[in-house]
This record gives sequence, structure tokens and C-alpha cells, in this order.
Amino acid sequence: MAEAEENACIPILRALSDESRWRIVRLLAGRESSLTLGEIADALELSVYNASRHVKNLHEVGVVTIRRDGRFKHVGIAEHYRGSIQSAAAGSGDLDLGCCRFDFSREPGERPPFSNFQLRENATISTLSPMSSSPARYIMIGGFLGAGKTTAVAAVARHLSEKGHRVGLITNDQGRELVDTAMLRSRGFATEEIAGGCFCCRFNSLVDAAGKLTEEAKPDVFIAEPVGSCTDLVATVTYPLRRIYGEQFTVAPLSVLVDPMRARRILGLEEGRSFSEKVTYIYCKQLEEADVIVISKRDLIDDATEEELRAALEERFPGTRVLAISAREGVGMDEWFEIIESEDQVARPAMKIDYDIYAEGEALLGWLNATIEVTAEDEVDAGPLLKAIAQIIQNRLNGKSAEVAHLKMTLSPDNAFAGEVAIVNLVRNDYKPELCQELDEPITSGQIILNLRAECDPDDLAKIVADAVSSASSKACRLTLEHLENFRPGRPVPTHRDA
Ligand SMILES: Nc1nc2c(ncn2[C@@H]2O[C@H](COP(=O)(O)OP(=O)(O)O)[C@@H](O)[C@H]2O)c(=O)[nH]1
Ligand SMILES: [Mg+2]
Repeated sequence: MAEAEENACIPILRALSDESRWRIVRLLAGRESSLTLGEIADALELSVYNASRHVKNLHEVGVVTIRRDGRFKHVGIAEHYRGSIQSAAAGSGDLDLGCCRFDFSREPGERPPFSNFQLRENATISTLSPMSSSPARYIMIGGFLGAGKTTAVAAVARHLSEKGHRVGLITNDQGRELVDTAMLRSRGFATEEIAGGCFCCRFNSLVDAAGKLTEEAKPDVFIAEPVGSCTDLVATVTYPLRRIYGEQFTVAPLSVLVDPMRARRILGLEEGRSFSEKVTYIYCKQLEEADVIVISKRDLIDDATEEELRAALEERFPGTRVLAISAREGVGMDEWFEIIESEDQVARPAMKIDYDIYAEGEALLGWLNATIEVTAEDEVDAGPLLKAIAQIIQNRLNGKSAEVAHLKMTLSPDNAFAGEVAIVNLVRNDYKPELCQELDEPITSGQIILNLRAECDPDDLAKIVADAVSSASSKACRLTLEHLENFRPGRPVPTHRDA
């Protein structure tokens, strides 16, 4: 067969190598009519989210078609495969892709059962199964709130997936309902979330999350994004991981990302609003423990600004490598990929840190997560709606002289497919809310997830958000605050600390 034809076959082979996708095709193949996402999820006992993710993948490789009918989307086998797949499901034929054939008359083979095994320190975690004889890679990408971690995680995950790795992502936050999880899942990555505390204080949840991903996606690389106000991660996360699970993971050097404008202000290279002393203490401790400092958003600064910042970072944190990247534009990524793929973290004495100042710094930050229902009489555009809400919140924070660390919002339309989500971010008071991902079509109903972190009393944040929701709500587009939690992060009490 011609090489071009063989290559055309590879994405379909990849798509059908997943058991859930195989079962979806088998389910659809046995019927005359199409099914809605909910019907597929029910029939195969999948979550709607997972069904949607798999259907999106099958759609991308052309095996299924999606027809929109009002609020519902109907999924069916693509016309040109219908004949052969249906006869295959009935036991009288095969799906012939040219290079290979699939027999849909059989149930997919049972996978070997996951084994329980005894972890050192007497903890038995049944969900963490050995992925293969070689250890999995653990990559942690830290940095302050708004530094660009999630965007960079997505870029690293995409790069490694394209190289044939199975990638599992772990997000983390003090609260629930995370924009980051929604964003990363929208890009099609298997993602587990550890909510309600940081990795260091919920170390066992970190291992559990890796275990859940192992069951579903069997990753050989885990990429973890810690909470943006967290530090001392080497002593409390990566060293214990190596000590306890040293045979199952190799650990990459710790990368810590910095937003260039925020870093320039913290290092005194530029005037402008910033955080108070104890919050700045956390920021600097994050950089002190970095193996690699990564200046993010390189596309936003010129060469001279980058040089000045790079020199200041190298002087303040001698011996630490400093790189500059733009995850958005794919600039400077290869040098960083090389480090996180091929180098192992070198053990050195843990950083000295004053947990009282750290705790006080964290407690100065207000944390708020909310969900907001959107119901429109007519269709509305998601992007302008999110930007309007962000703008009101920004104005109110400015009125209180409260520095925002990160405001992020997603809007997912009801009955959306995975990937259909609009995203708006704001990372400094004197910056503008940015629409980072748009929807193709206007919406009539949906849900907003809002995550706000700012140096502000959390009760004030709650008032500001409630006020913004009611101000942006109108008769034509009703916004209802469904759920809101607000708090100051508690004192960090790590599960382990290996000095
Ligand atoms: N211009 C530009 N913006 C970026 C880049 N990476 C991230 N951002 C933006 O920075 C904001 C915060 O990014 P995010 O990845 O959520 O940061 P996190 O809080 O550290 O996870 C978002 O508005 C991103 O779109 C980049 O390379 N270039
Ligand atoms: Mg993030």
C-alpha cells in the first residue's frame, strides 16, 4: 500500500485502540438511527463528559458524524463506513481500512485486572497499578498564580502526545470547580483534579490521582500543576515521591514559570502595583527552589526587556538555569522540552523556609470559586459576556486597591461537546481581561465556572462577584449565581517533608 494511505490509517487505528471508543463504534454500528450523547453515555455507563471526549476523537478521524438538532447533537457512523461497520457488527463482515480490518462482531477483550500492590510506608493504594516495566515520568510545572502554568502544561502535553507518549495531567487547587481542569479536558487530555488542598498537604491524593489516570489512560508521563500560591514543593512532593515510589517514577527537574511583567515588578525592575511583602516572600521562595526558571509569555516582551529580566533572575538565583518561552506561540520550547524530557532532578539540600511567613502570606490571598448559570431568551455570544463580567470585577477590585493574582472563567454551553468552552483570563489589575478561547456559535444556555484569587478579604470578593453577576444579568440574558465558596487558604501542613 502507498505510504500516504498507510499514514491516513494511523489516526483511525489510534482512535480505535481505546476500549471506550471501540464500544461507542460498536454501539452505533448496530443501529439504523443516530444516538444523542446522553444515550451513548447511559448505554456504555460512561460519564457524559467522557462520552463526549471519545465522540469528539472519533469525529476528528472521520469515523462518526455529528448532527446538531436544536439543543441536542446526534452521533452516527459516518456515511462511507456505515455499510462495512454495520455488517461487521452483525457478524458478517469487517471494517476494512485498507491497511487492516476490524471485526466488530466481538466484544473487546477483557483487560488484565489491575493488581493491588503494597506500597512502602504501609499504604495500600489499589488504584495505582504499574503501567509498564519502565518507570513513569513525573513532571511538575510550578509558578505563581497567573504565570502561564496551565497553558504551558497543555503545550508540553501536546508535544509529548505527538511523540507517542500517553500523558496524564493532574491539576490542583484549594477549592473545587476548577477552570484549569475544564480547560485541559477541553483540549482532550486525561486530567484528574485534586481539590481542597495543595499537593504537599494532600500527598496521598496526588498518588491516588495518578492511580485514577493509570486506570483510564495508562499514562507513561504525568504532568502536575501545583497551586500557584504553593512553595517548598521539592521537599514536600518530589523528594517524598522519589523516596516512596522511586521505582515507579523518574522525576524531571522542577520548572517554575514567571510572568515577565509580574517578575519585573517583584524584582524592582519596573514600577507598578504588586503584592504585599509576605505574598512576595512566597513568590521568591518558589523561584529559590526552582531547578529551571522559565520566563513565560515571551511574545509580550522585547529582547532588551527579556535580557534585563534574565540577568536579574540569574543574579538573584545563582546557579539556576533561566529560559524564556512563549507557550502560546511555540517560541523557545525545544530547549525546555529537552530538559524536562531527558534530565532527572538532582537531589540537593532542601530550601530553608519559614512556615509562619508562608502561612501568613497565603492567608492574605482571598480565594473564590463560583458557578453561574446562563439562560438567554435569544442567543448570546459567550466571549463578550465573559469579558463584561471580568471587567466589572476588575473595576471593583481596583476600587478596593486589591491586586488580582488570577481571575479566570470558562463558559460551557449546555449539551456541549468536550472542547466547546470559552475562556477569559485576567492576571494583573492594570492588564485587560483576555479572551483566550472562543466558541464557534452563540449560546442559549450554559454554565460559567469562575475562579478568582486576589490579595483581598474573601468576603469582599464574594460581594464583588455577586455584584458583577447581577450587574451583567439582564432580562434577555439571565445570570444566576448557583454556587459560591470563598476562603483564605489554611496553614500549609505537608504530609511529608524530606529535608
Ligand atoms: N501572550 C501570552 N499569554 C500567555 C502565554 N501563556 C499563558 N498566557 C496567558 O496568561 C494567562 C494565565 O495563563 P494560565 O496558563 O492560566 O496561568 P496559570 O495560572 O499559571 O496556570 C492566560 O490569559 C493565558 O492565556 C503566552 O505564551 N503568551
Ligand atoms: Mg493554572
